[in-house]
Amino acid sequence: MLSTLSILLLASAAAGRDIAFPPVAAYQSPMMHSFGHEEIDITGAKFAGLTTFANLPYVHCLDKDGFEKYDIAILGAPFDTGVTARPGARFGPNGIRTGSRRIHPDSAWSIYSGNNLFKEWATIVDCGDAPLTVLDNTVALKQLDTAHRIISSRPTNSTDYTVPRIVTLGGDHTTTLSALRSTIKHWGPVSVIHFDSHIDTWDPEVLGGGVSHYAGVNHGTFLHIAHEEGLVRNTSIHAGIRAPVMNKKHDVRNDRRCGFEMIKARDIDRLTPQGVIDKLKRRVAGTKVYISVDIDVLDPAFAPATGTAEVGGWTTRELLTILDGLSSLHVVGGDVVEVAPIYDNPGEPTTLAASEVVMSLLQLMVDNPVRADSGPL
Ligand SMILES: [Mn+2]
Repeated sequence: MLSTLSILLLASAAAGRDIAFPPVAAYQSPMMHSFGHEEIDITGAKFAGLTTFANLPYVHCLDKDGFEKYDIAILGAPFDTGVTARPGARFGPNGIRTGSRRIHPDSAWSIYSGNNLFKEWATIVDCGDAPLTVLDNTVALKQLDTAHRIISSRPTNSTDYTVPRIVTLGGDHTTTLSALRSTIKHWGPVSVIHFDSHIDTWDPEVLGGGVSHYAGVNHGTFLHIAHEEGLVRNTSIHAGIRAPVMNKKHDVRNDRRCGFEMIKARDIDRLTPQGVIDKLKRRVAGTKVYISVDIDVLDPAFAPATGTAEVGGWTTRELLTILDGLSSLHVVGGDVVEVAPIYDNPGEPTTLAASEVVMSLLQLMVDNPVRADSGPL
């Protein structure tokens, strides 16, 4: 009995080994071709060549002697001397690009929407980084102002939508001021949807300005300055706030005066992500919108690599759900800032998250092209 069983097992094992593999064409290394006929297929290559955002073409958008037309530009702002805690966001642009290496325009089909934002109407390019001096904040920010002005004034590829829009890779949050100074030129004052754990509307007299005028322009005051310069509408809103304020009455009153409502981080527990989406859309309805994402809106569990981390934040999934839920808005510019890759862990959760945030911002821009002459909407 036992021997019969073992014979059967042996027989089935022998049958199991008797697999007819399908024919496979012999691999031919390009090196096997004779010299002069070598060829390597680079279609869809993700981990080859120099690193641009999502393997997009690099265009030297600041070159006065020639550039290719584009509708949406990625621009790096390597600046981090306006930060009050951990520096390192000057390496953010390339960190975010590295986080995006697995994304390729040929194969970026969203499992949620079924769309590939790169295969729609917009020509999207990576302009590299703005050249910013490293030792003088005032000069560096003026250089960034100029880079934004030039890049947003180039002719577009589209004949219908004639102002290129920019997604900035920060840089600390001070860099958003330059973006807003260029959006007002083309679009007028904008509603800002500001994802952040901090309000960033601090009065320069409260945060840094007591030392010098120069020190008052920083990553915690740029929205106050943007308000003073008339760049933002009083229909703006923060999302994800949880850091303490420094002055109990003045800071919150000043924040409202600067045009902001506030969704706090824990509000999501009551509102749900859809409730947050609804509240954001109601606040900015009928206006042109700039979306600024400080990566510290995420909990440090999801984004440890940032300048001023605050615990108790949102998950990456919650943030991406909320961003994608804003698809009916007229987004004229956006950024992801405060990514300081040196503090990331080996799994690179922060730069991976930041690159997905950029994808969401691009999708919003592609979903809703904005005509230059469309007025206040
Ligand atoms: Mn911020």
